Amino acid sequence: MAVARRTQVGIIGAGPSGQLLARLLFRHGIDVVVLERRSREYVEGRVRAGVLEQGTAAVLRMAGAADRLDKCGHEHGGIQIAFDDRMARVDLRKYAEKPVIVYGQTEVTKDLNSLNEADGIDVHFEVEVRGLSGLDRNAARIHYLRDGRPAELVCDYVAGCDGHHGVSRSAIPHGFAREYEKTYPFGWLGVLSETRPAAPELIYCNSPLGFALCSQRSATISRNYVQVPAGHDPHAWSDHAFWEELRRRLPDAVAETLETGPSIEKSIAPLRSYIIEPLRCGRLFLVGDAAHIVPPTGAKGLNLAVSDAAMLASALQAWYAEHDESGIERYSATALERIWNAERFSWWFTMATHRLSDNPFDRRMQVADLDYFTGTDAGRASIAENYVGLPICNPVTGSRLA
Ligand code: RFL
Ligand code: PHB
Repeated sequence: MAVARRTQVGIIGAGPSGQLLARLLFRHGIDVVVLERRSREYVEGRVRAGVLEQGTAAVLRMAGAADRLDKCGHEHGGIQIAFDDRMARVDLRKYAEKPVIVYGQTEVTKDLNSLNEADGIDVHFEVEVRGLSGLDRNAARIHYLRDGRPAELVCDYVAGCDGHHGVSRSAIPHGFAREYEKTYPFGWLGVLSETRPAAPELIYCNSPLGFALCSQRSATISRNYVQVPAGHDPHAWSDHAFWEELRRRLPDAVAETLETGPSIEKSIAPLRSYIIEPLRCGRLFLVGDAAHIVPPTGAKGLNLAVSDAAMLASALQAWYAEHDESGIERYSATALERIWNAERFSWWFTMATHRLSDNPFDRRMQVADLDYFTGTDAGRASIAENYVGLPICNPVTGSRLA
């Protein structure tokens, strides 16, 4: 085996959390190496999130990675919730004093990748991490395969930014951490198309036939979803069948003007809630989807990945600059407080808008729930505050980071 390379922070995964953490640390003079299993094209092509919180934009600005976002992102001052033959608007600017920004995760990933490449940050694609060791010793080791041959990276700390199906979580000894999980018996069939968005603002639709979401990437690109039973094959859905189903679930006025067209991408995402705690085990920190999963209804997954990365970067900066260990010690508790809030909101919004059963009582409860939350100032303020995102705290100082 070749001589092991040494670095300060070894990062597993070059998704948004890994690339952002690498960038924030690099800009503070901390040596990092990123190891990513897939090719750069694959990582940049994955169609996922579309809604960014202002806190996320602020962190991307701190990382010097928001020029294109500030130019091309679209601010949305409200969302629409359709239920019981009505459309209710939640005014985000009025109730939470800020809008969200519609800007695709593919664009965030491309921005981070090209800036990190230009800065010469050490990012390796197509190398697969197989395991970790030494988490409880004075240096950790990341074991990976490079061109099919075993290699090692020795580091002070490891950031597990490798998503829900990564390897870092499995390095945590049995009994050390606790996991909480809920799987929903449905998924989202998503279609990206070059069509005019259904409406200027996102529409979250509770229909007796199942949930639907009309989202967008720009004035000419739409991203729409329909709830489907778990385990459905996306290829079993023709474009025609998708548009017909979407139309059936939308309010008549929206369905009548819906523009349809061929899909550019079509995929199914299962819906799941998951958290592991604590987020630290010796020299390993879990970040983003490696630590938690939310159903996409609240648009929180990418935003949490960004807030975790920002908190961990502050903690590691304080350690390397001043030998202040307090942030490292508080990263898990500080991040988890925000994560549990986002989990709650994503779970609530999912339960209020999806078809859960054939029981008419369940349906009437959803209508009563949405009636209260969209029909009162207190309810609208609660949705707005959570949708635009709660503050991001600095684990070192306890004050607001973004
Ligand atoms: P990622 O993006 O999964 O990246 C993890 C990376 O780790 C790599 N990896 C490995 N590398 C080396 N060795 C190994 N052994 C490895 N194992 C894995 C993987 O190849 C991958 O590149 O996790 P990260 O960085 O934590 O980012 C999380 C976000 O991607 C995710 O939370 C969001 O996409 C969730 N999400 C949404 N979030 C929002 O904030 N707003 C939204 O509007 C939103 N919409 C969505 C979503 C997710 C969706 N799907 C498909 C799950 C809509 C959908 C449909
Ligand atoms: C998206 O545009 O992909 C999107 C938007 C809002 C969500 C989830 C996904 O809640």
